[in-house]
Amino acid sequence: MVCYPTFGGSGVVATELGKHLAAKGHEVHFISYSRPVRLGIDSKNIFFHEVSVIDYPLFDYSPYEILLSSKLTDIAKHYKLDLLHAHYAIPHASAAYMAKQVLASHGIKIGVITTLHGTDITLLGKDPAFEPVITFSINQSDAVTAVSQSLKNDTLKYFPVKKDIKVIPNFVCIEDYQIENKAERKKLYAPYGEKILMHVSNYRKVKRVEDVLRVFDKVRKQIPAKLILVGDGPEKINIEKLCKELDTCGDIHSLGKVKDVEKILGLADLFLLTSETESFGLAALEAMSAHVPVISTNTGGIPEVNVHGFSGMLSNVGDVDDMAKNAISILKDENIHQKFCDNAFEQAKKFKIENILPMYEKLYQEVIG
Ligand code: GMT
Repeated sequence: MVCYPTFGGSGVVATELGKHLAAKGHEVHFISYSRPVRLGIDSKNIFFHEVSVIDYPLFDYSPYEILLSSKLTDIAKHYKLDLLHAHYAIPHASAAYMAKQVLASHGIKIGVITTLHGTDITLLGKDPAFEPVITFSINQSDAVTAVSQSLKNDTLKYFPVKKDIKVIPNFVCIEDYQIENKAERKKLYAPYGEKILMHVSNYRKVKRVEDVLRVFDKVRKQIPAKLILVGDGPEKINIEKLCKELDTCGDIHSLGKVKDVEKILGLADLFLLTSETESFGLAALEAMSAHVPVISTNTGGIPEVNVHGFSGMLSNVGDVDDMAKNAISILKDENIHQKFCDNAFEQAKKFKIENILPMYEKLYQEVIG
């Protein structure tokens, strides 16, 4: 698994995939610049190899892609790996391609699978600064997957890609999201039985976290409510500014980065995902796994996950009035809310790891031959 080790969705998906493959007896090696946050310790069949970033006075920027390719080559050779699975095309797909070529020069064959996750295509990848290498690496992979039909369509729209792209949706381990002592724990955040709205992200512009605050402000004017914000990122400063402007800071619990997000999602009455674009929306699926309905935008792959009027409600990007109206309509009636909670869980079950893991295993077998 070649992935980012951080809280971003692609790293989470790679880590969970690797963990579950290892549990089934596969030998899984994670290769990244630090230990993936969700990897944990004491796992059977799991290895982690750190790519050391070398500083040299000549470099303004360390050549990470070369260091990664060298590490991949070394580990593949030493541990006799069958496959490199690159999560997030930039720069993992081209680093894997390079390693494959170096290994071939030593007479060693290895398969390369690239999984496209989102902004590697929709925001960054299509930028002319990246496009030629991304196109090349996708076409040179032995197999390519996208996490939603929407992302597959975007890839074919923005890149002259010839390679077949297989849609393998993201997944969850449903059991991990069931929490205990819910009522007691909710009181810590909402002592007077206020409704709890929640948002989890890495606070980049694309997430439109300011819309989360605006929706929350409108909701709390109608229904007593608290907002739990989980995450961190470049937009944090603007979020803090806006919460002062709206005078909502007193009703917001800002938790920062949380490693075990599955332990907190179930405390929410509603989850908010206001993104400009989202190839899948793993955070929404995680919320639904915890029986939490989702108020989201209707962009990218989100409608493939959150079904309007069933597991939650969808609105146009930026339409905070509509999102607030939808949130209130669900929260104001206990029966309606409970129905949405049950439906959200039903919808999440479609993405159970047990349904998705065999798709990856089948693809691995096909590539290994
Ligand atoms: O954009 C992020 O939050 C991180 C990014 C990543 O690749 O790390 O997430 C993308 O991949 C996730 C896992 O496949 C998807 O659930 C997210 O929807 C996608 N993000 C965007 O498309 C903005």
